[in-house]
Amino acid sequence: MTQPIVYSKSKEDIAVRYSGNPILTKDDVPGAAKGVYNSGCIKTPEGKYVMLCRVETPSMKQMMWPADSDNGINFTFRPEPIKMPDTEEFKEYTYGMYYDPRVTLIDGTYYVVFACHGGHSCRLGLLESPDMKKFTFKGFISETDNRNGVLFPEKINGLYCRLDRPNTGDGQGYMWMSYSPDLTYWGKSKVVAITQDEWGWKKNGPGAVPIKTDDGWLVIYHAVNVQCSAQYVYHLGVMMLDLKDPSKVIARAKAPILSPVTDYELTGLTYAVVFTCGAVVEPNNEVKIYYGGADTVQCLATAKLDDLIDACYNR
Ligand code: BMA
Repeated sequence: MTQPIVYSKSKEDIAVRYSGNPILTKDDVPGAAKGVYNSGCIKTPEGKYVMLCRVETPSMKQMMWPADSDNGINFTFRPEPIKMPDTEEFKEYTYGMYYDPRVTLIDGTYYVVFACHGGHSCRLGLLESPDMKKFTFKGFISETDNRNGVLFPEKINGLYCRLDRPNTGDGQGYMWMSYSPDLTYWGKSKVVAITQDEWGWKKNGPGAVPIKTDDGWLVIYHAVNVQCSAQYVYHLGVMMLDLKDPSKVIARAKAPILSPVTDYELTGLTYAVVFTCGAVVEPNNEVKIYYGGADTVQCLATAKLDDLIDACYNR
């Protein structure tokens, strides 16, 4: 057993919770809801923020409902959620449960990868949008038992790249990488990040869309440890992937950057969860990290990009 790391106190709180958290609750939703959380968010080239909110209905169905903002903090819901296909195939694989959207802008087109939950477990679906107003369902892009799909914002070595989290039979699941020439057919799959000694023992998976830095692709991800009462606790962590071969982890923080400690992260529809589906890098290198608290409310934390990079290297 190696010695535990002694962390510097100055690095303890590099992700700072927004003082007005939560930024969205069920009361902000134009329809009846049990919660709004794990929402994807993107800042458009025009400087507008669009959040695709995961809204949970009273009957525990999930939908994606856009909300707009000029400052990335105060969001206003649009009148309607995104309309999904009314086909037998779509119903077969979703049961009205589609959630945890991640939005990526690639070559001028927005893509949303999201979890589709139905009687055949969970798989990934893809939406395409020219403007974050009109959304078209492009199909299912994984087999069963896969979730947390996140597209990189550019092709690497001529291929689209996706992080995701297939489950393993033993209830564990780790971050994987897959590649595609056309966003439909995926392959060359490879595991990226398994458990590590200090935390994230049970499972981990992608969170926000990877952020390109000089050092590599910065990934803000989630990882789960299990408390003695068999309670899952969801944390956020950071790691750095190689720019040219993003299946390679080049650095990884030994401690989470955010753990559930506030009331709104500890208590809700699920206990002790912080979970991200989107982050925005501002021109001053502040990173807005959007995250769900306790599977119930939508929250915001900010961090300096340099601090997140340093955290990857444990410095
Ligand atoms: C994960 C996902 C998230 C959820 C989390 C905690 O597996 O399904 O949507 O926030 O569990 O319940």
